[in-house]
Amino acid sequence: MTGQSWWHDGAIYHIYPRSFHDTNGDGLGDLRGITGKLPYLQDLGVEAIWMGPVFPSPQVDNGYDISDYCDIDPLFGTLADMDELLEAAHGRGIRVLLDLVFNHTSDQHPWFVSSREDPRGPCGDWYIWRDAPPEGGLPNNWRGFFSLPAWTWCPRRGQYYLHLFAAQQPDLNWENPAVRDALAGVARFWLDRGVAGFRMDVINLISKRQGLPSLPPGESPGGYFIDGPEVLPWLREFRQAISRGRQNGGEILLVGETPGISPEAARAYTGGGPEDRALDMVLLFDHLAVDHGPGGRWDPRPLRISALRQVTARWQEVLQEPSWPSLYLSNHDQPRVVSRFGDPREFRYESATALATAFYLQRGTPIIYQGDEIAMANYPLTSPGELQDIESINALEALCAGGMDRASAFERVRHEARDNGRTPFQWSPEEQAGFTRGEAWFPPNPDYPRWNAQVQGAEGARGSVLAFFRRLLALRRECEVLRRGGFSLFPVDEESPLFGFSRDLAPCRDPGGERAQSGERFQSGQGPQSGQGPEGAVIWVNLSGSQEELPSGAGGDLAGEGATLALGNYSAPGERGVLRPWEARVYLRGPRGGAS
Ligand code: TEU
Ligand code: CA
Repeated sequence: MTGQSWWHDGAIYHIYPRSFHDTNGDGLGDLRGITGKLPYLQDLGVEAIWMGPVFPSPQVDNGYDISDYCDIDPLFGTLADMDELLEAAHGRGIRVLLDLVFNHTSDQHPWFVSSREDPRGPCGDWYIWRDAPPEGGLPNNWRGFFSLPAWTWCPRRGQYYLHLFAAQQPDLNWENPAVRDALAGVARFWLDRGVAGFRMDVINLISKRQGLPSLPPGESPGGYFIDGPEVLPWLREFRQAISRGRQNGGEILLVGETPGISPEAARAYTGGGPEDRALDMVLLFDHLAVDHGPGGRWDPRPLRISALRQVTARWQEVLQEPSWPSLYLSNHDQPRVVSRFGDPREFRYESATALATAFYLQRGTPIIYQGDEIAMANYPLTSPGELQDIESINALEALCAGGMDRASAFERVRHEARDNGRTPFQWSPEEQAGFTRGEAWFPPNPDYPRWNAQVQGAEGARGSVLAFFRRLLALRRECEVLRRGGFSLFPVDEESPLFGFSRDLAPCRDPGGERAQSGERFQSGQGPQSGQGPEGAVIWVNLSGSQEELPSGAGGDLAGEGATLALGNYSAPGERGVLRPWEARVYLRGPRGGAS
């Protein structure tokens, strides 16, 4: 087994800074807001936080267009606030991960400005410039992720530049070693200040096929600008460059955000030992496409649970040792999971907790998006004017340009609009959901008086999703089998809404049993013990609002010999072989999980 690292044991909490907590009344979340909420995160039981980009940015794409990698945007605070946050977090045993956006910069970044103004200057080929083809048209037929062609004309330089996202997000030219050097320097800057690692934005897009050939009709961009030829060597080089000369800083976690990645590529990125591994984990997307029609994201279809099962089984299979999966259900680019896969009307508590149980107890590191732990739901968008996100706005316009009437186009975009998952965190029933004393940049979801952290955190609160998340994370911390055990999905009928799997320690136990040294200051007293506790776990979840009978045999006989129910989302005991609507049960078996 690969060395054991802190991220194999702990869960990560994903913060969207502009919507987490505002302390100065300007309606935008800030770094001090995060610092102030560390006790909440410690109670939740997370090992690390990853925060979205807080660097200076024109905010065309909410910070994913960075104009200075080594400072803090005044919207969020100052470098001193960041240092304070790091210190306070470490004091509570919480590590901090930053979001590095290295595929592109903002068009306001001095590197791009210099590249544009002075083609022969030091940054002349730091971006991907091409002449206009003599026959007219664009340099190639690539389309970017925001419903746009990937090229924009720069009159100043008399050339096109490539951008896989907005025109204000020009792609960096990683072919140039000086670019790679500069980016490693950025990472070192933050590591020296005490961060524990990075989420690396669209990192599988950095390498483009030589010559930038057009995509043949119907062909996928894989190998053209997704998982391109140089990506692995560049990432290995990056890891070496940032690890060199590092002392006592603990292991660096590199999580790659990897849209469109193939299973084979995922294995290649995450395989190998700690030193030569390109990335420690990747963020996969297949499970968030199971409700897409042939038109992709803006062509919503009902959830197919069989597809969810298939995708899960496949990725768990592909990312076996020495690879390690990440487990997430939503993020700032996705709709809220309880609205998407659950039932926010009739079974909000049950479905939110069922989904958490089904996913966060698989083999891998849970990455919980802010607000999912209180079952925040999609914003009730009613008109195009409410959309603020560039991706949703562009998608709406593209559908209309394609001939769809505006109302139908909006109906399609509404479900998956990124704005849904970006509304202010619902802290309390007070005005503005306790998020700000001013006016929030995006209105809080009107359901906040009932669905908020204060109500759910109250002693003895009934139907508290938050309390369930705390128990779930505590159980995962206590039981080695839930962290390290092998994974195996139980077969069920194609049409069944059941999701069941077992976790087993035997095939996966680390022979050396040694935990890698990962920074002394993180002995927060909630660390896991190894070598004791249950050896097996059986997890069954009903992903539907109807009562379901468990299959007989293998996983169906869950309470078999000496197994105990360790966690469930119904308080009244149920019938043994039957799951109630959205019921989730976790059974443990073996020494400490036994009925004794
Ligand atoms: O997202 C990458 C990505 O693939 C996005 O296009 C996203 O998944 C999309 O909404 C799916 O259609 C990352 C960031 O998470 C996102 O917020 C940024 O906008 C994007 O990169 C560009 O930096
Ligand atoms: Ca603020």
